[in-house]
Amino acid sequence: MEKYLHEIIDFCIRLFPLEVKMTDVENIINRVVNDPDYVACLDENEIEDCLEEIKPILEKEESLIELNGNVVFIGDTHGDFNTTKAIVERFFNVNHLVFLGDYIDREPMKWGSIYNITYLLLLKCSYPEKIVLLKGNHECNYAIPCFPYEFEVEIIQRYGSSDLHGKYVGVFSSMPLMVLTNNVFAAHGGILKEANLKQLRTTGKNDLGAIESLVWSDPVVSLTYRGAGNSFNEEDLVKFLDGINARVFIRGHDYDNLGISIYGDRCITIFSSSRYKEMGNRGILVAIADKEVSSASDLVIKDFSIGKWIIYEAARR
Ligand SMILES: [Mn+2]
Repeated sequence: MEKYLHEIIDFCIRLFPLEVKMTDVENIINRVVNDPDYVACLDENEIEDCLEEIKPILEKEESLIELNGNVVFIGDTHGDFNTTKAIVERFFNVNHLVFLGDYIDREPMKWGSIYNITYLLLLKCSYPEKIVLLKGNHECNYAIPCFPYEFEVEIIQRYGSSDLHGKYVGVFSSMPLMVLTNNVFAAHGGILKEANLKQLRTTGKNDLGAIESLVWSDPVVSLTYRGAGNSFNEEDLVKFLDGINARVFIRGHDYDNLGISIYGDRCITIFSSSRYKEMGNRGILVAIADKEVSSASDLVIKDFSIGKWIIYEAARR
């Protein structure tokens, strides 16, 4: 009798497999993470499902993300999907990859913005702790308009309506604003002058004043004119960093200061889009903080502008 019972159980298992079937969204995410180019095959509904999946993950994050371990900072990628793929492939083994915002617009390839931001969001779905996606001013167009803002038009061109754009904006509004790790403070553009750590921790992700200061600002020495922001000088920066026990500010946003360390080696600007490699001090740069740093010179900076990774010596000004 026992023999027959086993056979019956085996038969039932073959008929009704016990493995849990993955949902379509999980399948899509896994597929894109393993083959980023598959992002080009996703239709409007599939992307919408994926955006639904990522939103609660971002909503759970605080405005200020506090991290430990090896951290790689990546500057504005602006639709440069190929460079983003190369960065993820090269640095995936570190503890955290912190992207400093501006994933869309000014793209060097057609549909680059859609591919770039969608790939990064799906990667974050799979690795929510490892991948950090800060908000740039192009992800804040809903709050303070930026130029050029081509993303919505591109979505209409590709998918026939702007519905999906609204879903992306919902995701953008949930993105965090700042990172603190290894004595480094990082944000897309600027600092929150005079704020202490407690105030940073309780800053709202969609507080307009905070967005303008953190996401739109430049150092006063920058030549870039924005029409928005709250520019900071060396004294503002030193006071802010000292007040939160940090030594260095890493930012993107500004190609005028690209790859140049300023304000007594306490502020460095990096960009990671091939479209900007002829600007400023040149380079497709990432900055690595693998220990507590005391100045920008303690960061390891790598440059991908010739298509392979080389060490980059930041100029000082
Ligand atoms: Mn920017």
